[in-house]
Amino acid sequence: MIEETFVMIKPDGVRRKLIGEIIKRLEQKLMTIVDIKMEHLEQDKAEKLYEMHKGKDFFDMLVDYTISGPVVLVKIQGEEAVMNCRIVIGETYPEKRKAGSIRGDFSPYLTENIVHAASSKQDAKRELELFF
Ligand code: FUP
Repeated sequence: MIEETFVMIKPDGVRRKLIGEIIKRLEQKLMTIVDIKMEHLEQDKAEKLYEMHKGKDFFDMLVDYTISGPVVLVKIQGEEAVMNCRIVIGETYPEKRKAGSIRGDFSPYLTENIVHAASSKQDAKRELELFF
């Protein structure tokens, strides 16, 4: 089923000039970019994006990293877009990442992991409303 999801190219992805590479991989998977913009997030927006992690020991570090430079906010449409964008970006934990995924190919780190994609249909709706 065709659906929409939210992807964000994080500050390290932008700094490392991976915007084109990331968009290429999403389009290769037949995902359609329906809206895109660059922003340097305010702290409150980053905190809202990661509100489910509030109170955890890594929360402040995660928010500081997310606001450390401009990000690219992307609205995507495609077949099972939530699941397929998650496949393209790769796993959360470095030891589980497969080569061929964006995180698997470009990041050995847990926090600085190049790219975000909504992890459920519910999150996709909430995150798209937050940024678009
Ligand atoms: P993901 O959906 O794969 O981005 O993963 P999570 O929502 O679980 O985590 C959000 C971000 O927090 C991830 F990008 C990685 C980071 N994180 C940490 O920095 N430390 C942790 O212990 C867990 C996650």
